[in-house]
Amino acid sequence: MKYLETLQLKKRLFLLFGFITVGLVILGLIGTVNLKRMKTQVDGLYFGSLVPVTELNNILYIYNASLSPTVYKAKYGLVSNDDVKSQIIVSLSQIKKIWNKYKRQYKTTEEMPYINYTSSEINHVNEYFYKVMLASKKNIDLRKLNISLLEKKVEHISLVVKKLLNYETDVAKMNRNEFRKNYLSTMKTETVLLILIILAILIVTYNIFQSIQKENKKLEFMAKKLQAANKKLESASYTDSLTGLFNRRYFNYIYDREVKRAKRAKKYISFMMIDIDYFKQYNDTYGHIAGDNTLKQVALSIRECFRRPSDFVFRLGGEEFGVLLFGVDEHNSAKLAKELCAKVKAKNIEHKNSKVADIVTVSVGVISCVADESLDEEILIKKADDMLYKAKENGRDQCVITTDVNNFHMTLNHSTSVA
Ligand code: GH3
Ligand code: MG
Ligand code: MG
Repeated sequence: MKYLETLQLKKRLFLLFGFITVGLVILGLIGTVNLKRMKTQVDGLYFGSLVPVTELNNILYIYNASLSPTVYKAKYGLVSNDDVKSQIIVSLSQIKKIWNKYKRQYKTTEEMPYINYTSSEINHVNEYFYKVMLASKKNIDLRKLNISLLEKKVEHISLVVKKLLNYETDVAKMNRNEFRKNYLSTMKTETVLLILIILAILIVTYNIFQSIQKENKKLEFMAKKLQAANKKLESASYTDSLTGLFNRRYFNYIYDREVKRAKRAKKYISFMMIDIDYFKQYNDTYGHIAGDNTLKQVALSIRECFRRPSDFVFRLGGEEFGVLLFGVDEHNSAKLAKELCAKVKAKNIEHKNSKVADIVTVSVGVISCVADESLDEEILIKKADDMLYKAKENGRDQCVITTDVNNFHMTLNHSTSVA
């Protein structure tokens, strides 16, 4: 992948992470702000509306269940002055405590006028009960008390407190509605934002995958090209460029591998060394380019002779060739070597300065044996070379074969001259 393209991919990835981060931060901020707002509303709903409802009801209860009956009983002399006094003190201090608690709780500015009004009305009504209490303190006869005044006062305070109660209930309803509205709009905003973020992520991700796919295709194409180049290079590494035969390097590798294999399988193995006769003179007479062409022709003849998949034909160097045969006995090897000599001659390549013929000829040295564990792997090369030397010595244009894999020379009757 090119550097710039890698950079672009990185940029897109950063963009994706950027989108996600910014999106989450925005969502978090909106969520926090909205939650704070909702908490204030819930506070308003609970402390401003629900708790006050109980407190105001408690105040009303004290007026109706404690203060009024005390005054009523006092009118009819059912309780002593001391009891009246203590009961009124207890009730009033309870009302004061509850009212102060109520006032301390969360209040909106809109609520304050109602609260102040109710507060003054409570104080006003309480003054009446103070008066009754003071009278009881001074041991004044409480049977003279005006009950209808008490009833009026209690009725009035009930009305005022109920009004406040209604107001608080209305505020609670309003708060609840607003809370629901806020909750729904928050949910809507969060959902829209979430969808937008997911869409943005999808688009960027799609983009990234597209470019990855593009890069992948490019890589695949490059890999195929590389594979083809590798194949070419590989074949070049074991092929001789002039003749197209396997080269010396490949011979070393194949020789080692195949001889070992033949030894394990106890198979027939034949190795031939082929050398063009008086090739130096050929070059001197016809030049190097003609010499190269002749090398190609001889290589072709060798190839034509040895076509089996198990046959290996090498150019060992200069104008020297090697052939490895497997599963071919000495008779057939000698036959093939003779055929090769004949085939080269059949090409009829002029060589007027050859001392053996007026055409190009070759000499062949062959070793043929059954391979077994005792076979010295180097002996085949040495023996084939010896036989080639012999063929040259015997006058060239012939093949000499041996089956002797021992170190001393013993040429078989197979040593053959091909006329
Ligand atoms: P002999 O019959 O004893 O083999 O005689 P010869 O002249 O062929 O002797 P030798 O095998 O030593 O000769 C090798 C010559 O082969 C030397 C060189 O001129 C020639 N030769 C080696 N490699 C090449 C090549 O790649 N191209 C050409 N044109 N000639 C080569
Ligand atoms: Mg030579
Ligand atoms: Mg030669």
